[in-house]
Amino acid sequence: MSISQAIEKIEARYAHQPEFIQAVKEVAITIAPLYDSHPEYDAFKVFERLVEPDRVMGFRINWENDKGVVQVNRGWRVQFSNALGPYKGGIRFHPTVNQSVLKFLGFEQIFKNALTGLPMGGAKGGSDFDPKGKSDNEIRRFCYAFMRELHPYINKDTDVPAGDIGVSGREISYMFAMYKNLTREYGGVLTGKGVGFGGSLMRTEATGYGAVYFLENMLTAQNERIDGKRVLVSGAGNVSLHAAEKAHMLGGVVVTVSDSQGTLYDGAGLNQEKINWLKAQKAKSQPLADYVAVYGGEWFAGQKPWHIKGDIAIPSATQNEVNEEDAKLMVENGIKYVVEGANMPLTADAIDHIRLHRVHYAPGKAANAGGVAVSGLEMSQNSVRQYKTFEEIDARLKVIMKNIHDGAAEASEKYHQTDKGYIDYMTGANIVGFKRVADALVAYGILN
Ligand code: NDP
Ligand code: 8G0
Repeated sequence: MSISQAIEKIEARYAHQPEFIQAVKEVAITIAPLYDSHPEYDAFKVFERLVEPDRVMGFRINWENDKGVVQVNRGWRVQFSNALGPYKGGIRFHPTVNQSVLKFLGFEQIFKNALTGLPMGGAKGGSDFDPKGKSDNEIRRFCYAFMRELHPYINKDTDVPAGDIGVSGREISYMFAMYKNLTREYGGVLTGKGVGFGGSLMRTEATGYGAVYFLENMLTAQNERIDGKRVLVSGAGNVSLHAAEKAHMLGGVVVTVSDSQGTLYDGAGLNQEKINWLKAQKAKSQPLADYVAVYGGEWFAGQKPWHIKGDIAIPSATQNEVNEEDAKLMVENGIKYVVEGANMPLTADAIDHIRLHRVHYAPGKAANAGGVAVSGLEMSQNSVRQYKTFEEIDARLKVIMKNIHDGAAEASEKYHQTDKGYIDYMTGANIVGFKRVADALVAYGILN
């Protein structure tokens, strides 16, 4: 079955899962030249196998709110592929979570994890639970209840979840505690644990820092430097604020962050004090807009950052946050580099538009792989029951991001021959990630 036939099949079967189909098509259109030159992939139906998860577990979560009223949420774990290692990927708590979103994230995770070069398969999980406005006691009760349902499916050697949108250190601690309580096992079943009880140094910073390391490699490839460049960041969560922090540390002028309420613009650029203030403000779930009264700048209620002039955009909030109109604004406003901190923040039309205008584009599976890479390092530290230093992890992260960059650039050179001088990171990353997984599947025969 050819790739296009496999696409037709999933479009018919999963018409109600638009994000999933979007993610699959994005990979499909770029791997054709590789696929066609490897007849064994078609013979083993590699693509048709990879677009169907190994399994999806769905469950109900009952919990009690502070008023003693029973609440019912839904949860899932999508175990997509363990061809290269234990299933690995985050857990998202957000009202928009459904099977389509988790399948797109799990599918992307397969190739991202392959790109890191570490032994990890792809998975994603989560719940439609909305943490906004919940008390700490409610969060704790929900996390315990969620893990009570999830725990039969995970283990340090089979499936290792982590955080994601709405799930950070606090939630991981509650879930880890419940897992430990139910199984009596103290192991690396979750990553992103607190430093001091199994967590790795630098896991919190890894995704944002890694994205900026990737950006540095992109700039170097064009004989450019980050110093003095204006950087637009969207989001104000874990990825965004650490991307902003590293960009600032390296001399970039970060002029925006945003959240679901609007965009904050500071033409003078963020510094470490301002970033610390933003971290503290978001940790207290307080409005970003308060910044203006403290440090100046401007608040654009209900708006995204893309109407502002800049050189580099790092969208780091959520999927499909950048549509074609936003992409047009980016091009008009001088953006030359788009680095995806989030997973699939650009719609297909947005990607087409910026690529048409030769904007250098790093897809999430390459640019944000630093997070899961350091999760992989957390797993190995847990296995040998030893900790590495911040400097050791940082050095490993830099090497991993450079390897992903160089591998994608090399594959682009080989397979994207239409526009010399433009590095097609999208094609390159998809080809490198896909090839690693496909070769394993062929070696395994017809078992996953
Ligand atoms: P956080 O929950 O820490 O932050 C998410 C940020 O994005 C918040 O500022 C939030 O705004 C905003 N946001 C979320 N959903 C929406 C929405 N529907 N509309 C507008 N704004 C929204 O999440 P992370 O920083 O961890 O994750 C951000 C992205 O990066 C996700 O795509 C995630 O999958 C991806 N990613 C994360 C990694 C990690 O290590 N954490 C690793 C690799 C990728 P508000 O605060 O107002 O809700
Ligand atoms: O550490 C992880 O496994 C993890 C957590 C959150 C997001 C991601 C991702 O790569 O999207 C990975």
